[in-house]
Amino acid sequence: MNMLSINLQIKSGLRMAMRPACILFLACGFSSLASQPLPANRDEGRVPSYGLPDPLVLSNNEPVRHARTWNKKRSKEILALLETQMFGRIPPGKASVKFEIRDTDRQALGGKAVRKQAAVHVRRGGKQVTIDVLMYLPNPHAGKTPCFLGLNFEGNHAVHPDTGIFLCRSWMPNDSTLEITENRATEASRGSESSRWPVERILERGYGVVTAYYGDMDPDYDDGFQNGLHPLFYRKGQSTPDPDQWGSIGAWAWGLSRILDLLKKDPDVDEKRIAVIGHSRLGKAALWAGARDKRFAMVVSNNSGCGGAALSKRIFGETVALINDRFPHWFCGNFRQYNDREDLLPFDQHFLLALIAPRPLYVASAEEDWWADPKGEFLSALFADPVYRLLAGSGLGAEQMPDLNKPVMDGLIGYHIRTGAHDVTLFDWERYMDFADRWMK
Ligand code: GTR
Repeated sequence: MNMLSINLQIKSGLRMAMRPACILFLACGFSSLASQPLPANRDEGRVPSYGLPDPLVLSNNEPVRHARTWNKKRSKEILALLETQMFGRIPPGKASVKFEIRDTDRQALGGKAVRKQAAVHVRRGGKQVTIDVLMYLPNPHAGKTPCFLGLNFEGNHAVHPDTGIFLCRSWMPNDSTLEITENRATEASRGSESSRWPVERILERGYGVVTAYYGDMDPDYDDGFQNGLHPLFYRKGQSTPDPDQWGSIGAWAWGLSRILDLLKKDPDVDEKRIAVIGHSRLGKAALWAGARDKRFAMVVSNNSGCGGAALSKRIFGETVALINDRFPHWFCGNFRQYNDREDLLPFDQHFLLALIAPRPLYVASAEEDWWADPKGEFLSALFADPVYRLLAGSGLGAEQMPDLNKPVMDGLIGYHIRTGAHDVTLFDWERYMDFADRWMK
């Protein structure tokens, strides 16, 4: 295999040191312990030596020297790898997708916003899934507005205290602080996620915000794929996705594309300037949506970590085994063969980022977020840079991780690591909008 030479950490150890311990557990018969996650590495000195596959070498070992070869061959190989080995293919078959406008208020937020609420109804084989979409556009606005589209964790009504937002009607996990009982949202969670959605500020800067609850597409728990979008696409007799078919992240990403279909029909929205954004698991979904669907004009990964922007082969923070163990429904079945075998992965997350080229891409990390491996997120952007340079002559404007709170955004790949924890803050949003002003306007 062609490897990019990594002379960043030539240390062996961690995996070797951990493996025998794991085997010892089993050999001693502590089977209940065997299912417990191994302690995650948070020590840079214990990152093993690793090699990364080169995105600019074809599977037949020929180098990719021209954009044409990338577009016609290599990007397709990479997409197929990520589809069959990680996120899963979307099953064949067409669903009926219908849009319904449920509410329009042209004087929302004290006149500052146009608020629209729509539903995307997906139907197939006698089953239906409805995705509720919330949009705020600046008021007054001049012509078609560029927008940020991202999924939310707690329901549309949690994004802003605005009492005009319909309460989420989907399953959500019970949560006593948010007064969610019997898996249904109540008024108590209105605005509960608003710190992550600075709606007024986004509008002030000339962008619209579009969001939907990720659980509308597939509730985030392992039920063997009996709810959400998956059962709509089962062939006769099928009751669970094939090992190379989509998991939940695949469904969330597919849902983002259906919302983009809705936005294409909205005369107030500039469908050619939609940035897809996501935090954490929803950052993984945003990256996958942006990689698959070239209509997204820009992609933002906020602390997406393992399975998102962070390199897996570094074995730092969350690992493939840890994520598959805690969230067996996120990826496709085939991804489990890489549990504790990251060395066997025929790709790493820089391949995912490279598929977004040459569209603007922003990767952001947070200093305290070791679980998401900030350095692994930066390196992945760095190793996607050659693809950007080939296609657009511009990539990541840095070879070293920048200082804290010092964004790099001179090229088509933006990056920052800010102080603080795993979260989406106003600092993050301001940088995404600076980057969009530069590269998406
Ligand atoms: C964590 C998970 C991460 C990240 C995060 C989140 O528990 O290990 O991969 O996705 O959840 O989505 O908040």
